[in-house]
Amino acid sequence: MSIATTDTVEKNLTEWELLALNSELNVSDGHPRQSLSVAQSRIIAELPEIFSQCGREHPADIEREAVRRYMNLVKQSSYPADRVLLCYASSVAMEILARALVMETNRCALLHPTFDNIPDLLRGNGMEIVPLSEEVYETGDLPDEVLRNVGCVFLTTPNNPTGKVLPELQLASIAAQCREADVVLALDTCFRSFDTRAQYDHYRVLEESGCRWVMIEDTGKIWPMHELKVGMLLHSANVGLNLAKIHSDILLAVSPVIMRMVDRLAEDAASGGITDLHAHIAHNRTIVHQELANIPGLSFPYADNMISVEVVDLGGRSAEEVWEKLRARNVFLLPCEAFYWDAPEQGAHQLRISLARDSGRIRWAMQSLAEVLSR
Ligand code: EGV
Repeated sequence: MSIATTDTVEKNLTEWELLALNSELNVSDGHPRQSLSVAQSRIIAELPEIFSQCGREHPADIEREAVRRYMNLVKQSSYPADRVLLCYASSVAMEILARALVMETNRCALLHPTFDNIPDLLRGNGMEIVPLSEEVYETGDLPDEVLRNVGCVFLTTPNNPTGKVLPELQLASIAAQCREADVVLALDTCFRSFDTRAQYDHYRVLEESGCRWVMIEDTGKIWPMHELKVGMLLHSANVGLNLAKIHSDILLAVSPVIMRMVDRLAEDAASGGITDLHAHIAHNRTIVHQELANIPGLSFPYADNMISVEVVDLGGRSAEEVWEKLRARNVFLLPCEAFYWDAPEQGAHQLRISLARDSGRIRWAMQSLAEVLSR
């Protein structure tokens, strides 16, 4: 088998992450892989009971309770409980959205940078995409030219990998512009549980604006559940897209076993677990900064980032070369070029570190990185 650097075809981020999946020191993908808390272990120990209980309950009741519990955790009290489409993953929600959108428009504005499966899913369904810089999260002002030329504006908040959050006033302003221009506003909030600044009531702002909106929520970044998770696709009553039909083409239901687990995990998170998780991520971020503190030329470009990944800028060094040297030591980070889907060179000197790991692994990985960079 050929190794990464001998491949001539550009890899997407998930292909980079796949290279790390079976290695001892995978700090590459953004999926949570830290040890379970005591309370989480107890919930897992109840799995046989949860499983048999599912056979005695209506799926709709389990789903409603789990969604309510998740929305309560991330403080979204105005979410429309009757317009929630459950998906195996948030990427499935994005695929459904993209397929529905192309029936009405073939142009979409998308945040830049962001995780590359979003542009790939949109393009893969025949959409043309135009980049929007994170500056709009400060100005709250979409360029007229964008509003005239696209049928959808797709934003990730907090953004992956920068952690940049779209504040309430700016969301209200952008939603008003979308309403005026009859543009669909789609938000991906998969990382919102890590950052309370992304937990003001988005659904109230969106509903009050009157715009056509779509929201994508996810439990897949929060708990180390070996990929048991649910993505959620919510929409305004006036969205005018075939979302429910396309959703029905793809699935009947997410497992009620997963939904009941989400219910129990979200309950535990809301009563203290999420505070512990925030502390764990903050601690791991500190380890990254400390272990790399004495390496000349390094910087952390996204100082405000609260989500479960951190980006380090390597100065003049090539991220892929450093990645290769780390790979030789079985340590896997994520090169950032592909996040910059419209200008890959902007990520050529950046590596992303996943913080959703046990602290010992983060320290070990960062010591290896420090050694590689000091040679
Ligand atoms: C991250 C990967 C795909 C995504 C990983 C991710 N999903 N490719 N459908 O979940 O930051 O590592 O978001």
